[in-house]
Amino acid sequence: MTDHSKIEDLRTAISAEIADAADLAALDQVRVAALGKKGSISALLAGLGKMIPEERQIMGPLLNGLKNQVAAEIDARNADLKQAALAARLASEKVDVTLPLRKGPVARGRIHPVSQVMDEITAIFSDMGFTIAEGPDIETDYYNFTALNFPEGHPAREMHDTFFFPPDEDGNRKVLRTHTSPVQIRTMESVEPPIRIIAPGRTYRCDSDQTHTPMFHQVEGLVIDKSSHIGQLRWVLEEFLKAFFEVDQVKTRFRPHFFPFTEPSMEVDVGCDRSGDSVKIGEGEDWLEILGCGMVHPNVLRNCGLDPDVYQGFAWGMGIDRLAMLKYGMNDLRAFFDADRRWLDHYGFRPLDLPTLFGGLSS
Ligand code: 2NL
Repeated sequence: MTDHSKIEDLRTAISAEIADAADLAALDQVRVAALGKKGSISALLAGLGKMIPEERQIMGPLLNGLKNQVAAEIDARNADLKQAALAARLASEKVDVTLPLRKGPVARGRIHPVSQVMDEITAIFSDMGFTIAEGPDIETDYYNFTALNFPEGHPAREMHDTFFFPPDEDGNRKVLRTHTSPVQIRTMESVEPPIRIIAPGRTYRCDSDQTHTPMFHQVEGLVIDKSSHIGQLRWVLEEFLKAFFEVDQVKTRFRPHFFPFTEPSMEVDVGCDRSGDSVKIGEGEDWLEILGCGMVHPNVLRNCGLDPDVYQGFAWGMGIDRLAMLKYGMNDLRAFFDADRRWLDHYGFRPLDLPTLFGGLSS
Protein backbone atom coordinates (compact mmCIF):
# COMPACT_ATOMS: atom_id res chain seq x y z
CA MET A 1 0.00 0.00 0.00
CA THR A 2 1.40 3.41 -0.92
CA ASP A 3 1.74 6.21 1.61
CA HIS A 4 -0.71 8.08 -0.50
CA SER A 5 -3.47 5.51 -0.15
CA LYS A 6 -2.77 5.14 3.64
CA ILE A 7 -3.41 8.85 4.01
CA GLU A 8 -6.59 8.53 1.94
CA ASP A 9 -7.79 5.66 4.19
CA LEU A 10 -7.09 7.75 7.30
CA ARG A 11 -8.92 10.71 5.77
CA THR A 12 -11.95 8.52 4.99
CA ALA A 13 -11.97 6.98 8.50
CA ILE A 14 -11.72 10.33 10.30
CA SER A 15 -14.35 11.92 8.02
CA ALA A 16 -16.72 9.07 8.89
CA GLU A 17 -16.05 9.57 12.63
CA ILE A 18 -16.73 13.30 12.27
CA ALA A 19 -20.00 12.63 10.48
CA ASP A 20 -20.99 10.05 13.13
CA ALA A 21 -20.24 12.29 16.13
CA ALA A 22 -23.68 12.71 17.68
CA ASP A 23 -22.86 15.62 19.92
CA LEU A 24 -20.17 18.19 20.72
CA ALA A 25 -18.49 15.96 23.27
CA ALA A 26 -18.18 13.06 20.80
CA LEU A 27 -16.82 15.44 18.15
CA ASP A 28 -14.19 16.71 20.53
CA GLN A 29 -13.05 13.13 21.15
CA VAL A 30 -12.60 12.70 17.40
CA ARG A 31 -10.61 15.95 17.27
CA VAL A 32 -8.30 14.89 20.11
CA ALA A 33 -7.78 11.43 18.53
CA ALA A 34 -6.76 13.02 15.21
CA LEU A 35 -5.25 16.43 15.91
CA GLY A 36 -4.44 16.30 19.63
CA LYS A 37 -0.87 16.03 20.92
CA LYS A 38 -0.97 12.22 20.63
CA GLY A 39 -3.43 12.21 17.73
CA SER A 40 -3.00 10.08 14.61
CA ILE A 41 -2.38 13.03 12.22
CA SER A 42 -0.07 14.76 14.70
CA ALA A 43 2.00 11.54 14.90
CA LEU A 44 2.35 11.47 11.13
CA LEU A 45 3.34 15.15 11.05
CA ALA A 46 5.97 14.49 13.72
CA GLY A 47 7.46 11.83 11.43
CA LEU A 48 8.18 14.44 8.71
CA GLY A 49 11.38 15.53 10.45
CA LYS A 50 12.94 12.10 10.10
CA MET A 51 12.24 11.86 6.36
CA ILE A 52 14.72 12.47 3.58
CA PRO A 53 14.07 15.82 1.86
CA GLU A 54 12.57 14.27 -1.31
CA GLU A 55 10.10 12.26 0.69
CA ARG A 56 9.30 15.20 2.93
CA GLN A 57 8.57 17.35 -0.14
CA ILE A 58 5.80 14.96 -1.13
CA MET A 59 4.50 13.96 2.31
CA GLY A 60 4.58 17.47 3.82
CA PRO A 61 1.86 18.97 1.62
CA LEU A 62 -0.16 15.74 1.75
CA LEU A 63 -0.18 15.56 5.57
CA ASN A 64 -0.76 19.29 6.00
CA GLY A 65 -3.58 19.07 3.48
CA LEU A 66 -5.05 16.18 5.51
CA LYS A 67 -4.70 18.16 8.75
CA ASN A 68 -6.35 21.25 7.28
CA GLN A 69 -9.17 19.30 5.73
CA VAL A 70 -9.90 17.38 8.93
CA ALA A 71 -9.79 20.63 10.95
CA ALA A 72 -12.21 22.26 8.49
CA GLU A 73 -14.59 19.28 8.64
CA ILE A 74 -14.52 19.35 12.43
CA ASP A 75 -15.29 23.08 12.42
CA ALA A 76 -18.18 22.57 10.05
CA ARG A 77 -19.59 19.67 12.06
CA ASN A 78 -19.08 21.70 15.23
CA ALA A 79 -21.18 24.53 13.81
CA ASP A 80 -23.90 22.07 12.69
CA LEU A 81 -24.05 20.39 16.10
CA LYS A 82 -24.23 23.75 17.90
CA GLN A 83 -27.00 24.83 15.59
CA ALA A 84 -28.89 21.57 16.23
CA ALA A 85 -28.42 21.89 20.00
CA LEU A 86 -29.76 25.43 19.91
CA ALA A 87 -32.74 24.37 17.80
CA ALA A 88 -33.53 21.52 20.21
CA ARG A 89 -33.30 23.88 23.19
CA LEU A 90 -35.54 26.46 21.55
CA ALA A 91 -38.05 23.74 20.70
CA SER A 92 -38.08 22.32 24.23
CA GLU A 93 -38.23 25.72 25.93
CA LYS A 94 -41.09 27.10 23.97
CA VAL A 95 -43.86 28.69 26.00
CA ASP A 96 -47.48 28.14 25.11
CA VAL A 97 -48.93 31.51 26.01
CA THR A 98 -52.45 30.17 25.43
CA LEU A 99 -52.17 27.75 28.44
CA PRO A 100 -54.41 28.64 31.41
CA LEU A 101 -52.67 30.31 34.36
CA ARG A 102 -51.40 28.00 37.11
CA LYS A 103 -53.57 28.27 40.25
CA GLY A 104 -52.32 30.71 42.85
CA PRO A 105 -51.98 29.97 46.59
CA VAL A 106 -55.53 31.01 47.42
CA ALA A 107 -56.94 28.52 44.92
CA ARG A 108 -54.48 25.72 45.69
CA GLY A 109 -54.24 26.01 49.49
CA ARG A 110 -56.54 24.09 51.80
CA ILE A 111 -57.78 24.84 55.31
CA HIS A 112 -57.23 21.94 57.71
CA PRO A 113 -60.51 20.35 58.88
CA VAL A 114 -59.58 21.16 62.49
CA SER A 115 -59.25 24.85 61.62
CA GLN A 116 -62.48 24.72 59.66
CA VAL A 117 -64.38 23.09 62.55
CA MET A 118 -62.88 25.62 65.00
CA ASP A 119 -64.19 28.40 62.75
CA GLU A 120 -67.60 26.72 62.59
CA ILE A 121 -67.77 26.38 66.38
CA THR A 122 -66.66 29.99 66.78
CA ALA A 123 -69.35 31.17 64.33
CA ILE A 124 -72.09 29.26 66.18
CA PHE A 125 -71.21 30.49 69.66
CA SER A 126 -70.52 34.05 68.50
CA ASP A 127 -74.05 34.06 67.12
CA MET A 128 -75.32 33.04 70.59
CA GLY A 129 -73.50 36.00 72.18
CA PHE A 130 -70.32 34.25 73.37
CA THR A 131 -66.90 35.83 72.99
CA ILE A 132 -63.73 33.92 72.18
CA ALA A 133 -61.05 33.74 74.87
CA GLU A 134 -57.48 32.54 74.47
CA GLY A 135 -54.54 31.85 76.75
CA PRO A 136 -51.03 30.37 76.80
CA ASP A 137 -50.28 26.72 75.92
CA ILE A 138 -47.65 26.63 78.68
CA GLU A 139 -49.38 26.99 82.02
CA THR A 140 -48.55 27.00 85.68
CA ASP A 141 -49.61 24.10 87.84
CA TYR A 142 -51.93 26.54 89.60
CA TYR A 143 -53.98 27.50 86.53
CA ASN A 144 -54.06 24.02 85.07
CA PHE A 145 -54.93 22.16 88.30
CA THR A 146 -55.03 23.96 91.65
CA ALA A 147 -57.50 26.71 90.70
CA LEU A 148 -59.70 24.01 89.13
CA ASN A 149 -60.13 22.26 92.48
CA PHE A 150 -57.65 19.43 91.85
CA PRO A 151 -56.30 18.83 95.40
CA GLU A 152 -52.47 18.91 95.77
CA GLY A 153 -51.17 15.40 95.09
CA HIS A 154 -54.57 14.25 93.85
CA PRO A 155 -54.33 11.28 91.44
CA ALA A 156 -56.33 13.25 88.85
CA ARG A 157 -53.20 15.31 88.21
CA GLU A 158 -51.42 12.14 87.15
CA MET A 159 -54.50 10.81 85.36
CA HIS A 160 -54.24 13.71 82.95
CA ASP A 161 -50.96 12.29 81.56
CA THR A 162 -49.48 15.74 81.98
CA PHE A 163 -46.34 16.92 80.18
CA PHE A 164 -44.31 18.58 82.94
CA PHE A 165 -41.46 21.04 82.38
CA PRO A 166 -38.32 20.74 84.54
CA PRO A 167 -38.88 22.53 87.90
CA ASP A 168 -37.64 26.15 88.29
CA GLU A 169 -35.48 27.39 91.27
CA ASP A 170 -38.55 27.35 93.56
CA GLY A 171 -39.42 23.78 92.56
CA ASN A 172 -42.49 24.84 90.55
CA ARG A 173 -43.14 22.80 87.42
CA LYS A 174 -44.82 24.46 84.44
CA VAL A 175 -47.04 22.20 82.32
CA LEU A 176 -48.42 22.01 78.80
CA ARG A 177 -52.08 22.69 79.51
CA THR A 178 -54.11 19.47 79.61
CA HIS A 179 -57.37 21.35 78.90
CA THR A 180 -58.35 24.91 78.01
CA SER A 181 -59.94 25.48 81.45
CA PRO A 182 -57.03 27.75 82.56
CA VAL A 183 -58.31 30.27 79.99
CA GLN A 184 -61.63 30.36 81.83
CA ILE A 185 -59.91 30.74 85.20
CA ARG A 186 -57.99 33.76 83.88
CA THR A 187 -61.22 35.24 82.53
CA MET A 188 -63.10 34.78 85.81
CA GLU A 189 -60.19 36.44 87.64
CA SER A 190 -60.24 39.51 85.43
CA VAL A 191 -63.78 39.99 84.07
CA GLU A 192 -66.82 41.00 86.08
CA PRO A 193 -69.79 38.61 85.41
CA PRO A 194 -71.94 38.09 83.45
CA ILE A 195 -69.42 35.98 81.53
CA ARG A 196 -70.16 34.09 78.32
CA ILE A 197 -67.01 32.76 76.66
CA ILE A 198 -65.70 29.83 74.70
CA ALA A 199 -62.03 28.85 74.78
CA PRO A 200 -60.88 26.85 71.77
CA GLY A 201 -57.27 25.77 71.43
CA ARG A 202 -54.50 23.23 71.58
CA THR A 203 -54.22 20.91 74.55
CA TYR A 204 -51.62 18.28 75.43
CA ARG A 205 -51.53 14.91 77.12
CA CYS A 206 -48.80 12.29 77.07
CA ASP A 207 -50.93 9.71 75.29
CA SER A 208 -50.63 8.32 71.77
CA ASP A 209 -52.63 5.52 70.15
CA GLN A 210 -55.38 4.98 67.55
CA THR A 211 -57.68 7.52 69.19
CA HIS A 212 -55.24 9.80 71.06
CA THR A 213 -52.55 12.20 69.89
CA PRO A 214 -50.21 14.02 72.31
CA MET A 215 -51.51 17.35 70.99
CA PHE A 216 -55.22 17.68 70.38
CA HIS A 217 -57.84 20.41 70.21
CA GLN A 218 -60.52 21.27 72.67
CA VAL A 219 -63.20 23.86 73.07
CA GLU A 220 -64.61 24.71 76.46
CA GLY A 221 -67.48 27.01 77.27
CA LEU A 222 -68.28 28.97 80.39
CA VAL A 223 -71.32 30.97 81.50
CA ILE A 224 -71.33 32.82 84.83
CA ASP A 225 -74.23 34.91 86.04
CA LYS A 226 -76.43 35.25 89.11
CA SER A 227 -79.02 32.68 88.06
CA SER A 228 -77.39 30.51 85.39
CA HIS A 229 -78.78 26.98 85.53
CA ILE A 230 -78.66 23.51 83.98
CA GLY A 231 -81.75 24.22 81.86
CA GLN A 232 -79.78 26.95 80.06
CA LEU A 233 -76.78 24.64 79.77
CA ARG A 234 -78.92 22.04 78.05
CA TRP A 235 -80.43 24.63 75.69
CA VAL A 236 -77.02 26.04 74.73
CA LEU A 237 -75.60 22.57 74.06
CA GLU A 238 -78.60 21.41 72.02
CA GLU A 239 -78.60 24.62 69.96
CA PHE A 240 -74.91 24.10 69.35
CA LEU A 241 -75.31 20.45 68.33
CA LYS A 242 -78.16 21.26 65.90
CA ALA A 243 -76.21 24.10 64.29
CA PHE A 244 -72.94 22.15 64.13
CA PHE A 245 -74.37 18.95 62.69
CA GLU A 246 -76.79 20.96 60.52
CA VAL A 247 -79.90 19.05 61.63
CA ASP A 248 -83.32 20.27 62.83
CA GLN A 249 -83.57 18.16 65.97
CA VAL A 250 -81.21 16.43 68.40
CA LYS A 251 -81.86 14.23 71.40
CA THR A 252 -79.50 14.50 74.38
CA ARG A 253 -79.01 12.32 77.43
CA PHE A 254 -77.23 13.63 80.54
CA ARG A 255 -75.49 10.98 82.66
CA PRO A 256 -73.99 11.71 86.10
CA HIS A 257 -70.19 11.86 86.07
CA PHE A 258 -67.29 13.32 88.04
CA PHE A 259 -64.99 16.25 87.29
CA PRO A 260 -63.15 18.04 90.12
CA PHE A 261 -64.18 21.44 88.72
CA THR A 262 -67.95 20.95 88.39
CA GLU A 263 -70.71 19.85 90.76
CA PRO A 264 -72.88 18.23 89.63
CA SER A 265 -70.89 16.89 86.66
CA MET A 266 -72.42 15.18 83.66
CA GLU A 267 -71.48 13.46 80.45
CA VAL A 268 -73.73 14.14 77.50
CA ASP A 269 -74.73 11.62 74.85
CA VAL A 270 -76.34 12.67 71.59
CA GLY A 271 -78.92 10.55 69.75
CA CYS A 272 -77.54 8.99 66.59
CA ASP A 273 -77.97 6.29 63.98
CA ARG A 274 -75.10 3.85 63.46
CA SER A 275 -76.82 1.48 61.02
CA GLY A 276 -75.03 2.81 57.92
CA ASP A 277 -71.34 3.33 57.13
CA SER A 278 -71.19 6.59 59.07
CA VAL A 279 -72.70 7.86 62.31
CA LYS A 280 -75.70 10.12 61.68
CA ILE A 281 -76.42 12.64 64.43
CA GLY A 282 -80.02 13.70 65.05
CA GLU A 283 -81.73 10.46 64.00
CA GLY A 284 -81.86 6.82 65.11
CA GLU A 285 -82.02 5.12 68.51
CA ASP A 286 -78.31 4.88 69.42
CA TRP A 287 -76.30 7.17 71.70
CA LEU A 288 -72.88 8.71 71.27
CA GLU A 289 -70.91 10.37 74.05
CA ILE A 290 -70.04 13.85 72.82
CA LEU A 291 -69.00 16.10 75.72
CA GLY A 292 -68.67 16.67 79.46
CA CYS A 293 -70.24 19.49 81.45
CA GLY A 294 -71.56 20.64 84.82
CA MET A 295 -72.21 23.51 87.19
CA VAL A 296 -68.98 25.29 88.11
CA HIS A 297 -67.78 24.03 91.53
CA PRO A 298 -68.11 26.65 94.32
CA ASN A 299 -64.40 26.16 95.15
CA VAL A 300 -63.48 27.16 91.58
CA LEU A 301 -65.62 30.31 91.83
CA ARG A 302 -63.99 31.15 95.17
CA ASN A 303 -60.50 30.54 93.75
CA CYS A 304 -61.28 33.19 91.12
CA GLY A 305 -62.56 35.71 93.67
CA LEU A 306 -66.25 35.17 92.89
CA ASP A 307 -68.73 34.68 95.73
CA PRO A 308 -70.59 31.38 95.19
CA ASP A 309 -73.54 32.81 97.14
CA VAL A 310 -73.89 35.52 94.48
CA TYR A 311 -72.69 33.89 91.29
CA GLN A 312 -73.15 30.49 89.73
CA GLY A 313 -72.50 29.14 86.29
CA PHE A 314 -72.07 26.21 83.98
CA ALA A 315 -69.21 24.96 81.87
CA TRP A 316 -68.54 22.26 79.32
CA GLY A 317 -65.70 20.82 77.29
CA MET A 318 -65.43 18.82 74.10
CA GLY A 319 -62.85 17.48 71.69
CA ILE A 320 -62.65 19.34 68.38
CA ASP A 321 -60.75 16.62 66.51
CA ARG A 322 -63.44 14.06 67.28
CA LEU A 323 -66.20 16.51 66.29
CA ALA A 324 -64.39 17.03 62.96
CA MET A 325 -64.10 13.28 62.40
CA LEU A 326 -67.80 12.78 63.13
CA LYS A 327 -68.99 15.60 60.90
CA TYR A 328 -66.71 15.04 57.93
CA GLY A 329 -66.38 11.25 58.02
CA MET A 330 -62.66 10.92 58.67
CA ASN A 331 -61.88 7.72 60.54
CA ASP A 332 -58.16 7.96 61.29
CA LEU A 333 -57.23 10.61 63.84
CA ARG A 334 -53.49 10.26 63.23
CA ALA A 335 -53.82 11.39 59.59
CA PHE A 336 -54.80 14.80 61.02
CA PHE A 337 -51.20 15.50 61.95
CA ASP A 338 -49.30 13.74 59.12
CA ALA A 339 -49.16 16.90 56.95
CA ASP A 340 -49.91 14.76 53.86
CA ARG A 341 -50.83 17.02 50.93
CA ARG A 342 -53.06 14.33 49.37
CA TRP A 343 -55.07 13.99 52.59
CA LEU A 344 -55.38 17.76 52.87
CA ASP A 345 -56.40 18.09 49.20
CA HIS A 346 -59.17 15.57 49.89
CA TYR A 347 -60.44 16.62 53.31
CA GLY A 348 -59.34 20.26 53.42
CA PHE A 349 -61.53 23.29 52.79
CA ARG A 350 -61.11 26.10 50.29
CA PRO A 351 -59.73 29.24 51.94
CA LEU A 352 -62.65 31.44 50.96
CA ASP A 353 -65.35 28.94 52.04
CA LEU A 354 -65.65 30.59 55.42
CA PRO A 355 -68.25 29.03 57.67
CA THR A 356 -71.13 31.40 58.37
CA LEU A 357 -74.53 30.71 59.82
CA PHE A 358 -76.32 32.60 57.04
CA GLY A 359 -74.33 30.89 54.27
CA GLY A 360 -74.72 27.38 55.70
CA LEU A 361 -71.80 26.23 57.81
CA SER A 362 -70.32 23.63 55.49
CA SER A 363 -72.09 24.30 52.17
C1 2NL B 1 -64.56 16.92 78.78
C2 2NL B 1 -65.08 17.65 79.93
C3 2NL B 1 -65.31 19.79 80.89
C4 2NL B 1 -65.28 21.88 82.03
C5 2NL B 1 -64.75 21.03 81.08
C6 2NL B 1 -64.70 23.88 83.30
C7 2NL B 1 -63.89 24.99 83.34
C8 2NL B 1 -63.92 25.78 84.46
C9 2NL B 1 -64.73 25.51 85.50
C10 2NL B 1 -65.51 24.40 85.41
CL1 2NL B 1 -62.91 27.14 84.54
N1 2NL B 1 -65.49 23.60 84.32
N2 2NL B 1 -64.66 23.10 82.21
C11 2NL B 1 -66.38 21.48 82.76
C12 2NL B 1 -66.91 20.23 82.57
C13 2NL B 1 -66.40 19.38 81.61
O1 2NL B 1 -64.73 19.00 79.93
O2 2NL B 1 -64.87 15.78 78.62
N3 2NL B 1 -63.81 17.56 77.93
C14 2NL B 1 -63.27 16.97 76.76
